Amino acid sequence: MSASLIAKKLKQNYAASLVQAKILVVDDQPINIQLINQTLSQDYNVYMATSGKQAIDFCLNNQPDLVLMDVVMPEMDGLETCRQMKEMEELATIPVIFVTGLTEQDEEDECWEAGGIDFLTKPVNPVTLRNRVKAQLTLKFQTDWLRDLAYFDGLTGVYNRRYFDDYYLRQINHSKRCNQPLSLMMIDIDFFKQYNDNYGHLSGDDCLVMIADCLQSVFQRPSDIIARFGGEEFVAVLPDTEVEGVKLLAQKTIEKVQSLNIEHNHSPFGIITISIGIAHKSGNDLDDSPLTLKADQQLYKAKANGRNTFMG
Ligand code: GH3
Ligand code: MG
Ligand code: MG
Ligand code: MG
Repeated sequence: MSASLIAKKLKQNYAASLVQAKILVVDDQPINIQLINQTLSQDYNVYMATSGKQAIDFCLNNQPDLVLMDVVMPEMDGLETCRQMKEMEELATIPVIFVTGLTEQDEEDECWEAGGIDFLTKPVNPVTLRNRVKAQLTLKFQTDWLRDLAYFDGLTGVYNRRYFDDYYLRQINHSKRCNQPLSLMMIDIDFFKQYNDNYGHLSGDDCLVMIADCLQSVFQRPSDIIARFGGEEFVAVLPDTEVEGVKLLAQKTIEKVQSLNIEHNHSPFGIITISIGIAHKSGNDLDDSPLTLKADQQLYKAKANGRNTFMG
């Protein structure tokens, strides 16, 4: 998702997500899926899986918002499927409601222990089903929304400073533990004060959104992140990346921002440009001074060197 789309989503109320909710119904008997589908398909997008393996594959590819899970299934039962989901980082937060013909107390207990968030017995009462599903989906979207508010910058939709601080720490530890290099790019818009003064703060905001989207499109690896460091400064964290690779990426970033061709009559370049400071550490580097500090020093050099360039 582009950064500006994330920013737009943050401004929407989480309730808007309810109508687009994706629900996966898992049951080895298609007739049971049909019954649930009849109750839910008017309000939600309902999908089906007839085995635990199919369910996990579907979840990995489609990230449903809720799973309704049968317990007794051949090969892998619902309890094991749920346990496996809870152990996978990508699937752990998908809520699972068990739907089962089992009625014993200890059988219900097992469903809660496997990681289920609710429990329904067959034959399912449609009114109960509809309301439990709505309650769990509301909770899920509220939680997602709060997490996004905590991690993303509201204007630009890239990660915020809080997320960066946390991610950077994790990557420093990963770099030491796995003896892998780590690189950082500090990115600052040139003559941005003049841009605001001449085109107005709202145009300045629009410009920040365009730059954020552009930066997001440059960094493609799943482990690369771009965050708003503050004001008109962005920071990119590039794990497992050697310094030569970072230099190529910095040049590409500068060119990509130039190609946006955003008019800036009060810059000697005539368009919006950026300067970049690069910092790098190898896995066994004993120097513990923060990469942010080093990247900032290089950024100052890039500014002193005429701007629209990188140093490091
Ligand atoms: P340099 O080329 O040396 O980086 O000069 P500059 O003018 O870009 O740098 P300076 O740090 O002096 O100014 C940064 C400006 O960024 C100041 C402020 O008006 C603007 N700015 C910071 N945050 C925002 C924001 O959220 N929206 C808008 N529109 N402007 C912002
Ligand atoms: Mg069954
Ligand atoms: Mg600036
Ligand atoms: Mg600045």
